[in-house]
Amino acid sequence: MNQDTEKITHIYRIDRHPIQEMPESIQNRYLEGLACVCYDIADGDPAMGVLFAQWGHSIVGKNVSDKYRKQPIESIKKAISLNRIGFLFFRFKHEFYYDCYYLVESYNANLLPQLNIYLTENGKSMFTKAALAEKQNYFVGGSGEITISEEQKAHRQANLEFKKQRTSRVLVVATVSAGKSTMINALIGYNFNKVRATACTSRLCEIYNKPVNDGISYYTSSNLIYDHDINSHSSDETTKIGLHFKSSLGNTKICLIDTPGVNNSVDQRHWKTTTDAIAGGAYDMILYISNGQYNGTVDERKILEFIYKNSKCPIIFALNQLDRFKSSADDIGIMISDFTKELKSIGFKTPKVFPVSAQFAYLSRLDYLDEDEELELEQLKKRFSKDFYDLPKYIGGYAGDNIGRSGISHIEFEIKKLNQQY
Ligand SMILES: Nc1nc2c(ncn2[C@@H]2O[C@H](COP(=O)(O)OP(=O)(O)O)[C@@H](O)[C@H]2O)c(=O)[nH]1
Ligand SMILES: [Mg+2]
Repeated sequence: MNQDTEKITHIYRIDRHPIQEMPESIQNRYLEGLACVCYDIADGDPAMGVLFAQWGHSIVGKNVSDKYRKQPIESIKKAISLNRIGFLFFRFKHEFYYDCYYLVESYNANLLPQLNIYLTENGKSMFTKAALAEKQNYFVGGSGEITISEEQKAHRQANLEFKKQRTSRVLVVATVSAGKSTMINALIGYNFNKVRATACTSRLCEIYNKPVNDGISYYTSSNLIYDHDINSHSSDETTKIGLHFKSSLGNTKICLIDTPGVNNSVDQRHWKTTTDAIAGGAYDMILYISNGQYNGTVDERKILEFIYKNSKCPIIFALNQLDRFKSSADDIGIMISDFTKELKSIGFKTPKVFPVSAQFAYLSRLDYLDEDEELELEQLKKRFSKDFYDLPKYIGGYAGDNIGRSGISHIEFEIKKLNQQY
């Protein structure tokens, strides 16, 4: 199974492409030529199909159907031939060559020399020779000079810069119903993990951040899928996914690894998947989520002891669901210190405990709320306007805004710090 994570964090569509402004006939000719090059070089690989289809969608503003798939070799010359609009003449040689190089590079940069030969043989005329040489120098020769729209240039730059960053991997661990799904949804800003009473899957799911909002990309076995509409998807469909995090993590290259919630009495497979991941060590930090209402259970102690003995990475502990407590009867400060004592009794030397309401953070970040959620958010907002629910206060922190009071910003800050260490 070849699942390339680069393709999951890749930005596919572009907001403004010069050919968008052109009449449909010119757009078509342009895309036919581009399809010919892309599919020829990638030997018809569907992964190239995704790159071409989304770029094409940016240009024509609608789905690019399979009709572009099999184009004759002459379509390349047609795409860069002279176009007449009214009294004006245009030739889109720069845009065209750039797109060829950029899409092939995104698909597999090792194929660029082959593209050089291919375009020199099949896609060059005396009028376009210099433009082709310039693109070759830019993409293969490392020259910084290029005649191209700012948008096309910036799109590649954004992808390249993000690819250069190291990925920080955060393993998210919790007992069942602690609020792991809610926390992950809050960190990414979408209702992506379905919130349920029971944990359903016994596998890991890796959720990668993309640098800008550009739909969702994921794999089903080895097939790369892209959908511009994020909201129609859920983590049940896949084990590896890329989407833009609508939170303060949005610019950072991060992978959240969702583990099956552990609940010893229910499912041994969950325990095995999660503990294998903990012991495997393929992460930079563990985010452990504890249910503020029921922490210190036998199940919790067991998984925490396992983490203590088998992990060498930093751990942060989120004490969740604190919005459920009442200022009249409860003391959040004492709850934090009790939990800290419990962690110390297991062996953690100086555990970092973060008080949080994943639910408040999550609802505050959603774009669309149903009626019940709307109501719940209103109530939570009222509640969080009281000093008692200023959660960062309990750990000597400061809440800059409404969401900050939920405690999530402090957790995100810890995650972001990972990238600054390298
Ligand atoms: N009040 C409140 N409820 C929460 C919070 N986090 C999660 N929940 C609720 O707790 C239940 C379990 O949450 P879920 O995220 O599915 O837990 P998971 O099993 O750990 O993934 C759901 O009904 C959530 O709505 C929170 O911070 N506050
Ligand atoms: Mg869950």
